[in-house]
Amino acid sequence: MKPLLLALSLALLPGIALANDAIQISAAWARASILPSRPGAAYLTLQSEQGDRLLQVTSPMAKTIMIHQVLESDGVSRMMHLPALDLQPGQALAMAPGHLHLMMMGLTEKLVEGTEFPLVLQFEDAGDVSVNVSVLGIAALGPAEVVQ
Ligand SMILES: [Cu+2]
Repeated sequence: MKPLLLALSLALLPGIALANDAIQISAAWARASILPSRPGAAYLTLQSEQGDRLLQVTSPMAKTIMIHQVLESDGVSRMMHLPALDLQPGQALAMAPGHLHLMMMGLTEKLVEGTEFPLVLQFEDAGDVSVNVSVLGIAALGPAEVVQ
């Protein structure tokens, strides 16, 4: 199934909020992947006026999605798994390559540049919020690159 069809079929599922005023999500993007056997990475900017906590992220595109933070010590960078992500009230939290990201393990298909796929973010207060993620090029650093 094409990602667009997945997105449409997900939109028809009951119980999934497609818009949620409590959480603002912007700049949702992922890097294209060369092989489906390699994990993918997705990035978003999140903001909640009241403050909230991101508990879990799921997608039909991946078996498991983990919240990762990159930590650098002695010139070596490691990825640390975060069990949840706190949003401070009114403060935008921007994920970016080399920093905070969503690690997509066990991709069901390659992430192809120019396509979109859905993510469902589960928040402690706001509940489930769905967002479409744009797949950019393999070396993309962020959505600003495609805004001409
Ligand atoms: Cu990672």
